[in-house]
Amino acid sequence: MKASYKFLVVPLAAGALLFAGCGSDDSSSDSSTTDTNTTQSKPADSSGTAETVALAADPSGALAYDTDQLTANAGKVAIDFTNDSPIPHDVVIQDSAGKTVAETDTITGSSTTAEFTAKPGSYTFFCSLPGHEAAGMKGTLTVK
Ligand SMILES: [Cu+2]
Repeated sequence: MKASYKFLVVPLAAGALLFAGCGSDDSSSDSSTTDTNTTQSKPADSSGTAETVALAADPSGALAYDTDQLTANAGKVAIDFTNDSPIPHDVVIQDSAGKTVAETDTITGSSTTAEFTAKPGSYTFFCSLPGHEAAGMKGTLTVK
């Protein structure tokens, strides 16, 4: 039972499945129902999870976020917005041309997420509830 043997158990997915159904003692066979044998089907640039950027509204009910400066790396960005105050808020992200690229739900006493693909540059974020941006619920998201 030494672990030093160079004994590579490689699942023979491609060519050795002709006898499937005979080996009932193969307790570790990869017999899930999904066909995931195609290892080259994913695009190279879809590198999985988004970067999470946290933003919160002032929990006491002031018309303010907890910061006016956010940073992220280029790629998928998830704005993780928390609003523990009794005042409804949302987060809208616009690029430098003023185009909305992401928008959360309007929430009260909960949290939500809005995801978008960010390119390097400067974005603005603000609350779209009437009067909130003018009161100071706005800031800059810098994407590097
Ligand atoms: Cu607001």
